[in-house]
Amino acid sequence: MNAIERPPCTRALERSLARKTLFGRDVPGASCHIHPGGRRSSRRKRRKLRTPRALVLLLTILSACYESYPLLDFEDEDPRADAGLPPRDSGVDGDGNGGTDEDETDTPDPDTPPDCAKASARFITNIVDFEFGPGQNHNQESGFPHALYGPPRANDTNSVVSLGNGGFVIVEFENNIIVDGPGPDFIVFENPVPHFVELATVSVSNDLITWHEFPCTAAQDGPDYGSCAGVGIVRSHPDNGIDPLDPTVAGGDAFDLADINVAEARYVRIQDREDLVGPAGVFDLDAVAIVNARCP
Ligand SMILES: [Ca+2]
Ligand SMILES: [Ca+2]
Repeated sequence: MNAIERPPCTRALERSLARKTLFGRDVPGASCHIHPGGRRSSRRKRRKLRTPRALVLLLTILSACYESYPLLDFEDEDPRADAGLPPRDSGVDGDGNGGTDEDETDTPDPDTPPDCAKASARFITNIVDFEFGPGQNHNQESGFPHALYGPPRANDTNSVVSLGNGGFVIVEFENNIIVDGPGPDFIVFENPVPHFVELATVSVSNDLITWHEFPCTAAQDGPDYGSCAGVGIVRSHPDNGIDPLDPTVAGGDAFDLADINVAEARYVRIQDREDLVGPAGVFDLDAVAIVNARCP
């Protein structure tokens, strides 16, 4: 019986015979025929052939995609870039020491006291994050973010920026921190024109992770607005002598950290009430002022 006339060896018998000779060479006197080239060697060849084919196919697809969209510029579609703001945090805390990696370059040294001496440190000096909603876009292009900085400007519609329905903004005050002192601790200025009630929910945080919310429980038509921003008319303007840091005369909506059992806060988030809509249903932010600062 020659090699071709013998039946193929079983896998177990083939392995046994392979110890005595090379794959692909029949053992004289064996009752079966060893698979030419051996099973293992043929598998290895198939693996070697598949890898370069897959790479060539992947590179071909990537090349075709790039050639189809060579002029696509994502930065042009990013409102954060247009407003001169840094990219949104990734939420990644690579070294596990709290906060996100992007925040850490901005984290103040705890041994350095906040600079509260400047009058500007009582008002918004930086936009940490934002997202505009639909419906209204007043001053989003030309006024944001600088219109939100500094003191309120009563009756000046150019000093406010619409958040859009459901939109939000997170603000901070250079190195200053809001603390729970006597009475109201900060004021949110929204409404420069009488008879417009456009409501938002106000929250505070020290780390941008844990937020404490003032209960904005307003219904569509009031009259009980709860602890919402956007109710009180703005009275103060740099030209009229009304103190923007005095809650009894400044106007706007004052908030007391004691009402939500918070001792201090570095960030304020203001978010339009998405469920309240209509002509007067979108919040326009003018300014935020710290009444009780850590080192006034
Ligand atoms: Ca207080
Ligand atoms: Ca709304």
